[in-house]
Amino acid sequence: MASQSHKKHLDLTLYLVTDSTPAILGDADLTWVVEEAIKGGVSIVQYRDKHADTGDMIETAARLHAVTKQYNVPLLINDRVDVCLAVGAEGVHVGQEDMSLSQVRSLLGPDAIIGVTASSIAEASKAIDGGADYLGVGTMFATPTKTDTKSIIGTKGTQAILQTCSTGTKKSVPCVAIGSINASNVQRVLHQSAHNDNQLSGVAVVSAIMASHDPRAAAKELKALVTSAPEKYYAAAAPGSDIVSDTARLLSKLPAIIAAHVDSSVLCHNMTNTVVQNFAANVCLATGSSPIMSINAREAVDLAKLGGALVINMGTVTPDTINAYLSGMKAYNAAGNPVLFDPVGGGATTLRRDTIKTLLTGGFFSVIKGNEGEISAVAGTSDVQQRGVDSGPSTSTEETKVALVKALARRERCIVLMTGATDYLSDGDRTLAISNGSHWLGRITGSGCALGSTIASYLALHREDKFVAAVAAMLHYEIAAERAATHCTGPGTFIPAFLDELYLLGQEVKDGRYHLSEQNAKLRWL
Ligand code: 3NM
Repeated sequence: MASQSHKKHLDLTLYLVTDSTPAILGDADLTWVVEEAIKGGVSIVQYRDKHADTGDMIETAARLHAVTKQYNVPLLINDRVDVCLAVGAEGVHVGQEDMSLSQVRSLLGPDAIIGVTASSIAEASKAIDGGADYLGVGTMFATPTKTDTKSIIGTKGTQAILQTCSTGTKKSVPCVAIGSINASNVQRVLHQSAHNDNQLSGVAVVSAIMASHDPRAAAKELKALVTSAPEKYYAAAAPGSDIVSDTARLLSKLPAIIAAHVDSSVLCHNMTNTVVQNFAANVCLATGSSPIMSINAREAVDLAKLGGALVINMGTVTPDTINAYLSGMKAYNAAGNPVLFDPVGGGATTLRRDTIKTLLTGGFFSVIKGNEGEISAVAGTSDVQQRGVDSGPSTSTEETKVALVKALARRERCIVLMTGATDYLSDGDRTLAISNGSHWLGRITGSGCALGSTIASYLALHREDKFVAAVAAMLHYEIAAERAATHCTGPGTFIPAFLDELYLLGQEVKDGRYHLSEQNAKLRWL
């Protein structure tokens, strides 16, 4: 029966849930797969079989237990207390529809490991109060392995549960996430689910290991990904770097970043709308990046490897472009190159709101940038019908806007920029108001979209602090607009003047002829 030491030293890092259905297991032997997976690094096994007869289950569980014991890995049984007792396994995992936690505990005793599935804060709270040893949190993402899942909660719902598990008087209970987790998304799942220092203790997988031809290698890869810090790519500032959070130091860093960008020809891959393609490409060239305007899913993997950044601008979204966005973000995430999301018209139609959800589920954005309506749509805080792609006049206070960008940055664990007469940039910890720019930017098409392209290429170039990179891009762009405004006569002449000034300002900063100062950079920390 359950030994105290397993319970005391519960290692949930890589949690394997078995599946004996031919669609997943194929013709492999279950015991062999489990042993290989343990050799690869699985730290806990749950035997789950929703179809077998009790006698067969006991036989299989006994075989599995013989293996898991050899490696000192605990074996839990899904749902079936009787099977657990029959083979002396270390515990049981129960869902919300299964036997209650208190009944399981009274049958198995204090040393048994009992895990409970939780899809909501209420379920998590109840399980914690009831003495669960860990929570299986999910469903993270929709999964073909279990199609009767109740709620798809994503990293957002998981983060809320982790917050509950650790606040106030709540006992801290370890959590594993489950649902479509695999090598391609595990690091971002860990990053985006975290709430301050409260992180998932590990991940639970079925198909990522059970359906693999080489379960040992699959487990080894996953284990390495779970145990190595993903922070470098996902964090706004590289871990251990000198976090810039005052104006003087920020301004001292910007000239070198702008100068490097001017000569970089760094790739700026734009999956952008058909209205602004030409203008955005010209802005890229004027600021120093090399644009490619390709909304072709089949090119994304090759382009993602070229060290640049991807802009996903859903201005003229269609079912085809949604597939391209997903392929693009996945490819750039895998290659470790930044992705900027511009949810153009995000609150305007159901299609756009659904696309936002699909994309937030599909990968990680380094920066989410939009006007107030768009950022509200991404945050899910607004049911206000956006009229077209423009935000319309704001009725919110600065306090409300700052709270919104901060909360979204914390929830998605990325950088958020809300544009307007004053722009608000936040990485969840640092928040800056930037009041540069010109009203002419609002009188031409594509100025917001081209700002997205500019920020993206700066992110690709300056990686150690994406927040600082975004500020460099914004000041380059907005101060150039201010200068163009001094010698244009209307929107028509503003466009060429602006392109000239983007180029000239870059050259002047590079040559030391233009000095960024607290007078010309209108920055306010919030
Ligand atoms: N439980 P895969 S999802 C067994 O949400 C199970 O509680 C879930 O399989 C839950 O790793 C799930 O192949 C299946 O996506 C997970």
